Amino acid sequence: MSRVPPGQAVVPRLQVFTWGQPPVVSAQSWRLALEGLVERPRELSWSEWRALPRRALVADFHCVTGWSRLDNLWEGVLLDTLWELVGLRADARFLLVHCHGGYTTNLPLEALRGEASLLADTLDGRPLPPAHGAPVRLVVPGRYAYKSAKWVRSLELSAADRPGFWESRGYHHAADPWKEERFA
Ligand SMILES: Nc1nc2c(c(=O)[nH]1)N[C@H]1C(S)=C(S)[C@@H](COP(=O)(O)O)O[C@H]1N2
Ligand SMILES: [Mo]
Repeated sequence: MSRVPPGQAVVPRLQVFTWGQPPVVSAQSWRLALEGLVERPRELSWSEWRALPRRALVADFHCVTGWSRLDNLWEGVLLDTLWELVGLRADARFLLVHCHGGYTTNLPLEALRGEASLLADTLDGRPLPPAHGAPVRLVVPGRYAYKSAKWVRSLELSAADRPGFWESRGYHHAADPWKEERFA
């Protein structure tokens, strides 16, 4: 089996792919809201975020427009770690990710377990560059990269499956690159 999903071409570095004007978010002003169907809604400051247990993840990145960048090294916090902090309610089934600038995306919780996702604040050993979503972005290697939301400001747990920005504009809800789920 190929290392690269069908219809993808490998590029040497991550391209910058942003809808609209990229927002500028300083670490000091940034907060992460954990809200919706959680037992203990919270807002984390940068210093609280940096005190959480951290993980590294090496993963490939596949944009639906056809480029892939292999072996990106990300560091940050597993979503399971955040769920332990706030407690998922029994009816929580989907994550709606809200970003500075208005971008959103949606994922079922079962697609995010363990090392299937990371909220990342470094790329290849350096602080995440602004164009790639600083201070903190989501990384979901098993889905097309429009699920890997940049400039994350809120994680909202929901019972309902509500489409995000690209999901409501013709892109596939599931977005598995190995099945070429590009368009809905
Ligand atoms: N907030 C936000 N996140 C986003 C996007 C965006 O436009 N805004 N674009 C998505 C798309 S389509 C891709 S391919 C990746 C690109 O990530 P990169 O610019 O770090 O390579 O970010 C995803 N996350
Ligand atoms: Mo993309």
